[in-house]
Amino acid sequence: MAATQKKKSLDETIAAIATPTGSGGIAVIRISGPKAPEILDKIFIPSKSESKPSPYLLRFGRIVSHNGSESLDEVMAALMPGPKSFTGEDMVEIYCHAGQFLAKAILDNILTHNCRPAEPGEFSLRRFLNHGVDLTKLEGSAEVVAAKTDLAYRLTKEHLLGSYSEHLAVLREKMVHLLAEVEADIDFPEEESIGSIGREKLGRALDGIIEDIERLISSYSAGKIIRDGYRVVILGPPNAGKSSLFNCLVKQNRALVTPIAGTTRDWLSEWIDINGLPVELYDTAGLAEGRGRVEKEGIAATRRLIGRADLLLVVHDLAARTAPSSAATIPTGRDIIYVFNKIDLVSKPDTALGKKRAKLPPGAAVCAVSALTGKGMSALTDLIAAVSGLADLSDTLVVTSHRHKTKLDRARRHLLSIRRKKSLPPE
Ligand SMILES: Nc1nc2c(ncn2[C@@H]2O[C@H](COP(=O)(O)OP(=O)(O)OP(=O)(O)O)[C@@H](O)[C@H]2O)c(=O)[nH]1
Ligand SMILES: [Mg+2]
Repeated sequence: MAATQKKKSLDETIAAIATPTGSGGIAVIRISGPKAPEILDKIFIPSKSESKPSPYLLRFGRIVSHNGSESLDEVMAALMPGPKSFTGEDMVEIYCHAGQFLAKAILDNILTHNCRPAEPGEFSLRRFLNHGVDLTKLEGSAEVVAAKTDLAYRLTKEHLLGSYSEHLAVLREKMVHLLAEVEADIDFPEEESIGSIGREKLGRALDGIIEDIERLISSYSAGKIIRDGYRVVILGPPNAGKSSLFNCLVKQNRALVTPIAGTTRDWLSEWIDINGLPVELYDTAGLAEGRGRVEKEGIAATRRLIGRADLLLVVHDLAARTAPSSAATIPTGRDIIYVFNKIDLVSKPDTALGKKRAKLPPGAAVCAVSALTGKGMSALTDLIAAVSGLADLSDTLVVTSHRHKTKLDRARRHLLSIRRKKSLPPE
């Protein structure tokens, strides 16, 4: 039943806009399936009679409406017959002007010709089914597209280029080899030349594989940061300079800054790149109790952000006499950097910082900056990168997909259950 459904859907011709929505230079519309060449014939009028679409060559011409009465746009079009196409089927690509309305109008026109809108990911699915491409490579191409920084690009590129699937193939090969040796031992117990892997050697080989899988699993926390970004939430008492710090880090006057306490009421966020780390930075109203309804809503919103944060930047005024909020008043279970701001106002910053540090939990990550002059900011960004753990990765293989992590967890569980069998020597 499932096979017939798959067959039926592969027989259908699909179309979609392949580029993001919005205005721009060029939008690309893709058509894939048996009717693609015929649809191109009906909607595309080449600019000269001799330049009828021929395989793998771009042609300039016009797109005409369903009944041929109206020209919709001047475009370039390419016909790519299967199997030498992205999906492995007959494909057409149309490069039109990227107006808000135009690409959609051309797509609607295409959809009147015995063709349906593609489901999300359906072009890639067809590629996978028709070409049998490596699924991790296909997923890797989506990750490379989504990469927000140079480091994220370099790490996800390894998936696209196949290093990750090659690594998994080697692991699999090792396991198949072990299995063959064990089976040979069972089938020919008295033949010394065949199999006879020995329990100790088997135990050691399994340990090596488990270790490798555990290393990949532990890279997932970094992989998640690469995929989803590192959420950094700025907290602290009113007027400490939270919004000033936010502006300094995002390098623009994005948040409102005034000497009036309670200026920020709602949160705002921006993406920034800290030494290759993709950071989603949030400015907030902090957690200082306000009496009004708006303040209470602001605090509730901050609490929700804290719940999803990877790191809290707790900002205090170094010049203020009040003691810094310690971990006791700040939600636990999150990494914290205490940022002492306004060092430009303090004559002996080291002494002042020492006094503040003494009131914090031992080993707390501390930094002194001036959001006004920019002093200490590069030490702060280095500290953020170090706390994230991403700084040390550079060329390691990183698991970025939850699907891969789940499969690796399962493989590890099975291998450990074999390892724990009484007949094998202890780990
Ligand atoms: N001298 C000096 N002033 C600063 C510094 N950072 C912020 N300020 C000033 O401190 C005041 C408060 O700054 P904000 O950035 O609005 O502080 P905030 O923590 O966002 O304040 P709320 O949103 O009201 O909680 C403003 O007048 C800033 O110009 C700094 O490093 N040095
Ligand atoms: Mg503010």
